[in-house]
Amino acid sequence: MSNGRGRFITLEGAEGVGKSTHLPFVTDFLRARGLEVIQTREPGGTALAEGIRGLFLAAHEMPPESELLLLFAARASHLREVILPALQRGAWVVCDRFTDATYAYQGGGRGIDAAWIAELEARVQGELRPDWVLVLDAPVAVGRARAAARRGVVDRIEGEGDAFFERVRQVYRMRAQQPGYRLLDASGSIDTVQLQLRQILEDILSHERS
Ligand code: Z5A
Repeated sequence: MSNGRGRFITLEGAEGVGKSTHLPFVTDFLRARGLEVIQTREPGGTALAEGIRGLFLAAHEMPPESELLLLFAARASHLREVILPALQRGAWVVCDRFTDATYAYQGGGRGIDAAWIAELEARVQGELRPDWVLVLDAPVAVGRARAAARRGVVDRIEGEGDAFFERVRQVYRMRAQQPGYRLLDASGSIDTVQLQLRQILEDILSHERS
């Protein structure tokens, strides 16, 4: 690789697109090529951040600003305790959601000004951004039907309506136009999505080696 630092890959997308399903595939693919890989998630990844996740998902009302600040409080802990140390020792970090989710859910979904999110991003993360963002995309009805078929208790975010998840999806699709992002069609079978993932991961590895 071009320097000693590991690489930071995030999986993103709206509800039920298959992030949790495909995370082990990504991790196993990279490990099979001899890389040290840490698999983690947001909100979460440390004792403090998992505690915040419980609060965040709890089924009661919460102002959008509280959501935003809780997410960055969790992220600060996750970064300092898990993500940065791993990257610094050369490990690759594969994370189920990161700050793109904040732009999509709190920005698109809740209507918080993206400039405020960007300010917190700069303060909490400094220069750190994911090296690669894999955005799984599927029509809202497809993702919601999958999530509903699997679901136990509905959390505070899952209880939102289709219009909320349409806004989330549109922010993801727009953000996926940036360099370093890859947009995958996640509406097909698990095998079809993993074929795309394999191709993208091969491309990432050859790019990182060059
Ligand atoms: N959140 C936020 O608002 N702001 C932030 O900054 C961050 C997060 C970081 C985390 O909850 C919530 O936090 C999330 C956003 C918010 N809320 N929502 N919605 P979570 O981690 O519990 O929920 P999630 O991230 O949305 O995960 P999910 O709903 O479980 O979606 P998923 O991981 O993408 O899907 P999955 O569990 O892999 O798949 C769902 C089901 O579909 C499952 O039964 C699979 O077997 C099935 N599946 C998956 N792929 C396929 C295909 N291709 N075909 C058929 N069936 C499939």
